[in-house]
Amino acid sequence: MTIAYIGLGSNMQSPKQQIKSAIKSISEIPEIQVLKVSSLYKSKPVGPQGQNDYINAVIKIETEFMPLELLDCMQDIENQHGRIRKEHWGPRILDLDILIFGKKIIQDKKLTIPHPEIEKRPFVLVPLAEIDSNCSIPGIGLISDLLAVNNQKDLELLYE
Ligand code: A4P
Ligand code: MG
Repeated sequence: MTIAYIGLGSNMQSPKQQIKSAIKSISEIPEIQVLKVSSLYKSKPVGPQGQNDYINAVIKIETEFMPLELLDCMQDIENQHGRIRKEHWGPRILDLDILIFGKKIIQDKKLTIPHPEIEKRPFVLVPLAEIDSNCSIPGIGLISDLLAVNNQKDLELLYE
């Protein structure tokens, strides 16, 4: 069994509902146990502008899947939610990124772990710290050190 963290993001078609529904779908997978769920956070898009604000969250899971099996499983759930891949960093109904997978560092053409943008993104770091304030990101560092150098003023915590 491996502890892993998944980042969830949506900025289309009722993003809050998409995130909640994705967490429910993940919790129904027999090979995955959802251990912790962060609050939802709202932020401006990183990357192409002129798209809606994003809702993001992070969950902590335990899984018997290998990394590529987990990726396939996450992509199945994205597809079930009507995800169509178009523009890189463009608008999306549901994005499920594997942020951390145990202590593994993976650089495969289909999978980079830890997720390459993790250390620059408050919308990942803040919910990650909320559920695991001592989290250490393999090959990168402690969550507390990363938060100290990231500006979080544009991130809004949603109380619902
Ligand atoms: N892939 C490689 N590593 C991973 C990983 N650790 N987890 C590959 C998941 N997938 C991984 O991803 C393309 C390919 O990345 C996958 O087929 C998989 O083999 P994608 O989801 O189809 O689309 P993409 O847009 O090209 O890339 P990605 O990685 O989803 O984009 P990001 O980096 O997640 O950026 N602004 C705010 N405020 N909040 C957001 O959530 N998200 C994005 C998307 C841009 N701006 C945002 C947000
Ligand atoms: Mg993605």
